[in-house]
Amino acid sequence: MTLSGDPAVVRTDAVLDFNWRQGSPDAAIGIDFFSVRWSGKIKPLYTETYQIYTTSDDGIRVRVNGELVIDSWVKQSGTERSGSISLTAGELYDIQVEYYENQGDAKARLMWQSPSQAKGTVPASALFLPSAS
Ligand SMILES: [Ca+2]
Repeated sequence: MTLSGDPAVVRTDAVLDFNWRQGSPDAAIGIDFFSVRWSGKIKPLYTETYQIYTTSDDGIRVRVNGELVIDSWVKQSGTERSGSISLTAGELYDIQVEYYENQGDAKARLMWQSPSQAKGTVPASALFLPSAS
């Protein structure tokens, strides 16, 4: 829950849409009391106010461009949270998603929506490595 210590696993995920159920992201990680930090960049298609959504079990927080858009660092099961941020088309924004699993089921999903764009999982085409420029 404190995201402390050296990471047990470092990898690249194309999208953030996971349902580990009673499991974990990797055999090297126990099924309870783990945490994940995703770091990368996000590129919107429209210059609009975006609604960012998460569904998580358990805690989650999302920063876009350093701004805390979703802050839900609590025990919860399959709960949707949302926050809004104004973005400019074609710009690469830093995004960081932190997540922790307490016990039981584990899931994490990142979605977005704007006036021109239906709600859905943020696609791989809009996500980039932290080093992208
Ligand atoms: Ca849980």
